[in-house]
This record gives sequence, C-alpha cells and structure tokens, in this order.
Amino acid sequence: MQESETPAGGVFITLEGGEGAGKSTQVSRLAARLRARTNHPVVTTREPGGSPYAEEIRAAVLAGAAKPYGPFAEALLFSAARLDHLDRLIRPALVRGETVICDRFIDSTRAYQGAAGGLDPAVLNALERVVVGRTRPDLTLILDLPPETGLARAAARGEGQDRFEAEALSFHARLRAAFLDIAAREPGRCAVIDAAAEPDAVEAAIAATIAERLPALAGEGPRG
Ligand code: T5A
Repeated sequence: MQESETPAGGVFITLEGGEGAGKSTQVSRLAARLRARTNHPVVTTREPGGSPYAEEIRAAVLAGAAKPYGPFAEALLFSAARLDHLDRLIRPALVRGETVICDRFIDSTRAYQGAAGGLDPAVLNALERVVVGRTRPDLTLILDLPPETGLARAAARGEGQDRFEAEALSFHARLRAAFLDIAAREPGRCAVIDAAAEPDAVEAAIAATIAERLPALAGEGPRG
C-alpha cells in the first residue's frame, strides 16, 4: 500500500448520486469537455472498480455475494477495492498532476452502507481515515433526482436489477436524503446538480460549477 498521505498535485473530481442519476453519462461528457480545454491528461474511472482487483470485488458485491453478511462486510469490501484503486490508479495520476474524474467514491459508502444501510458513521469515518487519508476529492458533484426517476432510467436499460437497485423505494429515498445531507455538511467540497433535467442541461450545469469552483481547470484554454 502506498502512503495514504501522498500529496496530490492534480485535481480530483467525483460524481455521486442514486441509481440511474446519469453519473456515467456526465463523467464522459465532462472528461471530453476538459480534454478539449486542458493541456494535461484527464483520467476517468469508477467505484467500485477502477483497478483489476477492485473490478473483481465489484463483480462479487454487485452480484449480492456479501449481502448476507450485512453492511459492515460490504463496507469493508468497498474499502478494500478503494484502497487498491487509490494505490494503483488515483494517487499515481494525481501525483503526475492529472485530472481524475471518478464515478462514485467515499460518499457512496456513507450513503449506501451508512445512512441507508444503518452502519455507524464512526466506523465509516475510521475506514475513510485509514483507506483514503488525505486523498479527498477537490470537488464532488451530487447528481440529485427523485429515486423513482433514476430507477426507471436504470430499468429501461433492460439489464435486470443488481444488489442495490433491487432495494425498496424507501432505501433509495434515504439515499437521496443522505447525499443532500452530505452536500449541506460539506458545501466547500460538494455541489448539488439537478439531474432530472435533460442530459445537455445537466452537462451545462456541471460546466458552470467547474468554472465557478475550479476556474483554473475550466479556463486553461484549448489544447495547444
Ligand atoms: N455502492 C458503490 C455502494 O453501495 N457503496 C460504495 O461505496 C460504492 C462505491 C454501483 C453500485 O454500488 C453501490 C452503489 C451502486 O448501487 P453501478 O452499476 O456503478 O453500481 O451503479 P450506478 O453508479 O448507479 O450506475 P448506473 O449506470 O445505474 O447509473 P448512472 O451512471 O448514474 O447513470 P447513467 O449515466 O448510466 O444513466 C442511466 C440511464 O439513463 C440515461 C442513460 O442514457 C442511461 O440509459 N440518462 C438519462 N436519461 C434522461 N435524462 C438524463 N439526464 C439522463 N442521463 C442519463
């Protein structure tokens, strides 16, 4: 494991939100937008996953393999995946000065295993301290929409439900409240985006937030 206090020279952006909020869609759009305007690499990644070992954990957890053992076991597995992802991909990219855009990160553990799953926040804080250390996002975009809308979008793909999509609507309502609560507690790091809008409008809202919060990134000019 690399030193968790590794100084980060790049910019770390995470996208968070409930099921079908449009995170993957907007990660791609934001990366394309930044690549057209910056002179340094932009890396896109996701959690759980982002490294070979973490992708193996992703497959097992989303298939429900850890569900019988409860939210603590799931949080440990997500944390093990995160540790590998941080060591192999995120921290090296940040040290090289690159921009990393990650689809889900610590706030998903706080919302899914914590607020909605019932795991003690003190346990999650301890895990974050050990696993994430100082590698915190510079900006977290919380894509907010009614859970019914997000679940309908996910269902429309016709791929069946994974471990968390299959939870009751009340679980997804708690998730939405949890993400909004995180944004309210950490307004310097987080920005709430209306994700019920059309994709182009969501992209524009994200671009405006980047321009406001990370002006150096937004204003570097076209690749030369
Ligand atoms: N999890 C994860 C935890 O419990 N704890 C953790 O610590 C972590 C890291 C990951 C699961 O693991 C859980 C959370 C999740 O349940 P996943 O497959 O990565 O599983 O799940 P999601 O991140 O929810 O991925 P989805 O693909 O379901 O949702 P996205 O990425 O938010 O949405 P996207 O972009 O794929 O869009 C969904 C559909 O809607 C359309 C798209 O074309 C697509 O068909 N769409 C829109 N339609 C209308 N208007 C818009 N604005 C739209 N934007 C996209």
